[in-house]
Amino acid sequence: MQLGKRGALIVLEGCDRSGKSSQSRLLFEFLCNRGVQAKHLVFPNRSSEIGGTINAYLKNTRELNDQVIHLLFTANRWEFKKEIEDLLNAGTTLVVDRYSYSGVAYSVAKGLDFDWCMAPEKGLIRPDAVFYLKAPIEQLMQRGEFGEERYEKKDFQLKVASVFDRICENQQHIWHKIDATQTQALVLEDLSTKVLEVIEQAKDKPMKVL
Ligand code: Z5A
Ligand code: MG
Repeated sequence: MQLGKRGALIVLEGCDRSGKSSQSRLLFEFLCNRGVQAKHLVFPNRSSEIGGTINAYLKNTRELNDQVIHLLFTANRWEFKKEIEDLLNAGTTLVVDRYSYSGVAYSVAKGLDFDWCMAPEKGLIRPDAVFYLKAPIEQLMQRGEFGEERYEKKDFQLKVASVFDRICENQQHIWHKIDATQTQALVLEDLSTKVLEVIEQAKDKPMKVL
């Protein structure tokens, strides 16, 4: 990484159990091994006070209406906006497990309006690339621990997938579909090849906001 060049904001999105957490960790390790200055972030970040409320909601120990939880997920991203901006400016590439698009997809799947959901995300740093890990829901349901949290039901996941599909279609300049039915090693191979290109291109591009 040359001095004065910014890092890239890389986001992994997809339905539950599509492999985002595993792949974002593997990608982070891959980048570190290549000598790329990198950091791994996860949303929701359950460590803050807002994150604690989100955690209670997801574990079904706290009830909140759909609009309130939507805005809390967004507020949780705003809590970390400055840190994200500063890290990128310092040349650190960020590998982020879920971002604004999860916020929109889960709330739209509940019936909230797309534009209403997107509005509070405006002003957050725009990713340089979003990797959409995609696999049939039936296949994802066979994977470990499916069904333990609030949203892990088949019909709901199908709705979430259709919102991700719609965003992917409209944002082809930054969204990349990845075949998440492959082995973890092959998924990582796909991701890492593209991510190295994105990091190189982002160095000279101005940072943008959503
Ligand atoms: N949510 C929201 O509503 N609004 C928002 O703004 C945000 C989130 C940010 C918690 O998220 C919930 O919050 C989530 C959306 C909502 N919905 N739910 N429920 P979370 O990210 O904390 O959820 P999680 O607990 O990390 O699970 P996940 O994201 O659903 O899973 P994943 O990260 O995509 O998958 P994984 O943990 O890497 O892998 C799952 C299992 O599959 C595991 O046993 C792996 O070993 C296995 N796996 C992974 N890859 C493969 C391959 N390639 N082949 C076979 N098996 C694999
Ligand atoms: Mg995860």
